Amino acid sequence: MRAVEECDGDDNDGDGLVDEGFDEDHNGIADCMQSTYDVALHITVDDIWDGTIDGEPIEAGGGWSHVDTFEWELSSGIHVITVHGEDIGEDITAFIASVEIDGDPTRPRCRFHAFIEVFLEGRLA
Ligand SMILES: [Ca+2]
Ligand SMILES: [Ca+2]
Ligand SMILES: [Ca+2]
Repeated sequence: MRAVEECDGDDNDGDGLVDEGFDEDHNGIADCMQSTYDVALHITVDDIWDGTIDGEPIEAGGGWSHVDTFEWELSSGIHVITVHGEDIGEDITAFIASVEIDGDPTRPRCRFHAFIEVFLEGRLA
């Protein structure tokens, strides 16, 4: 008789799937394996910026000479941070950022993807 799948991190019924049927919130992680983490973002942007986390605005702070720190308690899964930087001299813009999880910036389960959108306005050829 085949074992019944349980939510425990193992493939109890031997079908090659771990904890299948236990993801009621459909975030790709079995609900018994979900956890919360203290996540900190440290960021500086030249010159001004705004941003979001999971679609909610981040209270953006100072310019390029100031590092802002934001802290959130987040659950397992993917969270999206966006940053929109602007140079007030219309010259060059950049940002430097790091993400810490539970106070450890080297934690292997922290993945960071940067998505850069560049807007080039129209001009006469
Ligand atoms: Ca299974
Ligand atoms: Ca299981
Ligand atoms: Ca889940």
